[in-house]
Amino acid sequence: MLTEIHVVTLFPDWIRQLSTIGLTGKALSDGRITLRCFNPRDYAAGAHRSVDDRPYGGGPGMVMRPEPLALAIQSAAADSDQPVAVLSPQGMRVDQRSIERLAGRRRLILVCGRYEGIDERVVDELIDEEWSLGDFVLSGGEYAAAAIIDASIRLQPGVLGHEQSAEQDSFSQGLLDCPHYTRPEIWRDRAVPEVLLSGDHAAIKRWRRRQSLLRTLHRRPDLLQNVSLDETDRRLLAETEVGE
Ligand code: 9D3
Repeated sequence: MLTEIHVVTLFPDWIRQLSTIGLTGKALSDGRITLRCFNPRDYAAGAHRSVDDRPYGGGPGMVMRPEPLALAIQSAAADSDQPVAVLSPQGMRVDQRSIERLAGRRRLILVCGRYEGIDERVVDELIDEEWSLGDFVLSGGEYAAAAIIDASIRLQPGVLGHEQSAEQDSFSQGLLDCPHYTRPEIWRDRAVPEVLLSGDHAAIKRWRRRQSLLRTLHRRPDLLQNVSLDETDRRLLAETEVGE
C-alpha cells in the first residue's frame, strides 16, 4: 500500500497542485498519502544555483547537471529500499499492469526530467527503472508523473469507493468500455439504444459486451491478443444489428 510519494522536480508547485484535484487529490490533502517534492535547485551550489548545462559533444538544448539532481534523488530515496523511477521518452511503456505494481509500493519515488534529458551517469548510479507514457513529446516528466500518481492513488483501498470494482473489471477484461447514455431518451433527434430501456438485464449485459468487443476489434485490435474470447463472445460478434 502506497503511503508516500516523493517527486524530484524543478516544478514543485506544479506537482503540489495535484493534491487539490479530485478524489485522488483528496487522498493527498487529507494525509492518507503524503506527497513530498525534492527540487534539484535547492541542492545546487553557487550564486546562480544552476541545474542545467550544455551537452558534451554539442547539439541543441541543455542537460540536467548530475550533482544537484543526484542530491535531490538521494534525499527522495533516503530511509527506503524502494526503487527509483525516472520518467523519460526512453522508458518502458506504462500500462495498467505496471501501474498496479507501482501502486503496491510503500513509497513511490518519481524523478522528472526536463530539458533534453539528464546526465546518463545519474541514471547508471541512482535510477532503477525508466517509464514513458508513449510515443509523443511532452515538455517534461511532470506531465507523466501526474498521470502515474493519479493512476496509482485510485488503486489504493478506500479512495474511490463503489466506482472502483466496475472500473477494475473493465480493465482486467482487457477490452475497451461500452458506450454510456443518460437522460433525455431523445437528444437532438438521437435515441438511446432501446435495449438499455428494456429492463432486461441479461440482454443489456449481452449488448454491452458486444459493444465492447466491436469497439476493441475496430479501434484497438492489438488488445485482443491478450484476451481469450469464448463461444458466447464469438456468437455476439457474429450477430448483426439494424443500423450496422
Ligand atoms: C524535443 C526533444 N526531443 C529531442 C529528440 C527529446 C525529448 C526530451 C525530453 C523529448 C521529450 C522530453 C520530455 N519528456 C519527458 O520527460 C517524458 C515523456 C514524453 O515526452 N513522452 C512520453 N512519456 C514521457 S515520460 C517523460
